[in-house]
Amino acid sequence: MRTDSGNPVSRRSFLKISAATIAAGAAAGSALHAVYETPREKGIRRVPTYCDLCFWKCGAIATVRDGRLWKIEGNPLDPLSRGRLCPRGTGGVGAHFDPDRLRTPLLRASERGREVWRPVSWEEALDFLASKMRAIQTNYGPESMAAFVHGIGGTFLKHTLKAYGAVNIAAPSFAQCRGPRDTAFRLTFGDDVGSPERTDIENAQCLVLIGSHLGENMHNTQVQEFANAVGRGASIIVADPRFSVAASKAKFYLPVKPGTDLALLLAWMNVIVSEKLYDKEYVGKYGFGFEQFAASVVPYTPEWAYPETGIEPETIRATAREMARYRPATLVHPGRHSNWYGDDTQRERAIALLNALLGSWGRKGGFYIPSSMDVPGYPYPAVPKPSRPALRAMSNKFPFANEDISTSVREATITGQPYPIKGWMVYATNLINSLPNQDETIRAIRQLDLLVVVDVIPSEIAGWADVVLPESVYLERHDEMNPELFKQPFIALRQPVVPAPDNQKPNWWIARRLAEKLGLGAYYPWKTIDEYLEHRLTAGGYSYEQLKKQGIIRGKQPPIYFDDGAPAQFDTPSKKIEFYSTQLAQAGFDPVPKYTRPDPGPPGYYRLLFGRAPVHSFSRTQTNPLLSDVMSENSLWLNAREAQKLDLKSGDYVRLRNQDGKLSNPIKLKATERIRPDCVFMVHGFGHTSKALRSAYGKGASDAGLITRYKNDPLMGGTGMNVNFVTIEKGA
Ligand SMILES: Nc1nc2c(c(=O)[nH]1)N[C@H]1C(S)=C(S)[C@@H](COP(=O)(O)OP(=O)(O)OC[C@H]3O[C@@H](n4cnc5c(=O)[nH]c(N)nc54)[C@H](O)[C@@H]3O)O[C@H]1N2
Ligand SMILES: Nc1nc2c(c(=O)[nH]1)N[C@H]1C(S)=C(S)[C@@H](COP(=O)(O)OP(=O)(O)OC[C@H]3O[C@@H](n4cnc5c(=O)[nH]c(N)nc54)[C@H](O)[C@@H]3O)O[C@H]1N2
Ligand code: SF4
Ligand SMILES: [Mo]
Repeated sequence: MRTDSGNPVSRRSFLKISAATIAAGAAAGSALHAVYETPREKGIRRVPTYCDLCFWKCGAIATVRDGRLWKIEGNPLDPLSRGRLCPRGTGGVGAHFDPDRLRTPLLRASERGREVWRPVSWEEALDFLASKMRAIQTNYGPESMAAFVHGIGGTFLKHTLKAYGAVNIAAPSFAQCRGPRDTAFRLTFGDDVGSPERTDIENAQCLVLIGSHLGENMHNTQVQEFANAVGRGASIIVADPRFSVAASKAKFYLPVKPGTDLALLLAWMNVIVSEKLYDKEYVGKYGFGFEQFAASVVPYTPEWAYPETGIEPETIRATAREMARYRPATLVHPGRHSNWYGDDTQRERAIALLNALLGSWGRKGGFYIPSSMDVPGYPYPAVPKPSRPALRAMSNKFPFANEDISTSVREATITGQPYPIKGWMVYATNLINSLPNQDETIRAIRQLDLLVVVDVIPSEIAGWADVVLPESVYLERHDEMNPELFKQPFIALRQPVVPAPDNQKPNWWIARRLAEKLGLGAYYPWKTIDEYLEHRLTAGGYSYEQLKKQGIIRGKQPPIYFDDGAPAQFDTPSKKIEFYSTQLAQAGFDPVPKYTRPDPGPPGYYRLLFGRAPVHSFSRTQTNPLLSDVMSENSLWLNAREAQKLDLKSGDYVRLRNQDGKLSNPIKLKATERIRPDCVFMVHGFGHTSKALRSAYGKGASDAGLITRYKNDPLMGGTGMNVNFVTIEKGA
């Protein structure tokens, strides 16, 4: 796998596949307004939009040839893609031509759990949905209708739900993804890392990746900048139990024992403090509670950390000195999917503090200060005041959660406490695969009066729904615009390239029509999405015509580093960088991170680790014909010596059984030196169990099916999922 272009298959072969698929695909005569018309090339239209194969939102230009979607490339005007998409983005054409797409609304025609459906009209589906929602409102109150919404496409549905009175709107991007990281950085610096991350990889001279597997994690801008950093000889330090793509580019590779990163981080800080290698001026000027912090890291010597982490003291010292050598242009990457072991906010606090010691926050080659363009919101009528608060606000269980916790909504659905949850609206999140413990999710679903799923394919969660609403894919619709918070501020537009092939509708249409059916039409003063977008842009002083034509409007970039005049403001109680957190102390937590040893698991078991592959996103792309052509199943990484002990070789099919007896689908073994002997690794998203996903059903194994246990982060309610263990059974 190459990381230079970020593309493991040549673009040429990609286009070849796409041409073949398109020939077999639905014909799409376009009546859409032509944008970006190139008059010299007859029959060719180029439409700028932004990608939705993941949440990075790269600016793209789609080309339509003779009315058919042909290819998608990066928009050179876009600061995120810089004119180049990742392989998934290029394969986005396949989302339009996916043969397994949902085509028309469906109503359940049997009990839940059996996939028997009746195709219905949109009017019938939405009438049914509205009547069920009205019943929940009458019988339990509107707060009993919860939602799970992932991505910008959910904006309008959230508006309808809030107008209806819903207050619990969760996304897996918090308690299953970046929640601990953002909580920790907010506690330390008073601000989130955000998405796209405010990491200045472009200018880093030393880059430390703690499990951030850039190159497999294909977040475009970061991967481009990482490839450049490698190219210009930046010093790369990677800690990962698995020799990842990023590790193969590293000067120092540290095969850390899983779950012990906090010990490594504390030992690094011990060296930097005891050898006085930190940025004294920066810490003196901006730091709060440094003395208490410094005293607390004294016991955490490299010699102490060695038996915990498996990393030799001299390597810990050498890497700590390497980081200090390049400060402040040393970036200790905070990662993104940070729900690992349940101590995650404290691990991320340690990452934040290490960066603070190096003086990298607000500095070139560290973390820049992002900005965005000011686009006023639409002047909607005020939504009703809820009579009951969100579940999160009703208990002090996770005091530092600042977003709704998906698993808390699930728990309340099962227990009925503190109040009943009777309906779920699920938009663009496959909860069966994204939440830990599938049995609990199914138990909660069985308690519901209503489950409505808006999806583009018959996903596992759609299989449990009472109403399935088929959305048009991103290339066929408008969405909310994106005034991005980034290094260079800009606004991006998503607009239709081709029409939806069947009876699919865009989210804004669904949200608006549902509001009308619920008697909430007054919350939609605009008649068309164009009117909405134009209203907001005009109010901000921008031209909708220009945005339609270019896909991107760029703004002026204010200073992004403290040294250039960006304001050094920290929105913490002390208004400084909190080495010692009084907020944490007051809430009864460690004000400076302390290490606790992870549970090693039962003897004879391997810890189950999981991650990304360059050509797939989560569990959403396995039916995409272009992407599944490149990778149609996942494999199980197992240390070669362990494989030999089990008399297994690469290519053999095995099944995994976890500590609770759950058995996986067969998965192909990859015996390799590139992983520690105490863990195994697989790519997330495979092993689909929905038969309607004809091209992906049963291919590879599902990590989600084996993640029966999780460990809650006591600060913010994240679900650490790297706490499951498996044994390996031979044969398919
Ligand atoms: N076991 C396990 N669980 C995980 C993770 C893991 O690695 N392993 N990763 C965690 C992380 S980091 C994250 S961010 C989350 C991701 O969690 P999710 O966002 O739930 O990811 P997916 O499983 O891809 O589910 C997305 C669903 O949206 C549908 N979809 C795709 N495009 C559209 C669209 O345009 N409109 C609509 N309406 N639907 C669409 C897809 O078909 C799919 O059913 O999962 C978390 N959970
Ligand atoms: N191609 C592709 N790219 C993606 C996505 C996608 O679906 N597909 N999803 C995007 C999203 S939303 C997210 S959140 C990110 C997730 O990607 P990242 O945030 O980069 O990584 P994680 O998923 O947290 O972790 C996976 C890596 O951590 C290592 N690891 C596991 N346990 C430990 C440990 O105890 N210590 C250390 N040091 N390392 C460990 C694994 O071996 C693996 O290399 O990827 C993003 N990019
Ligand atoms: S990183 Fe790739 S999949 Fe994600 S938005 Fe960018 S091009 Fe699309
Ligand atoms: Mo994520």
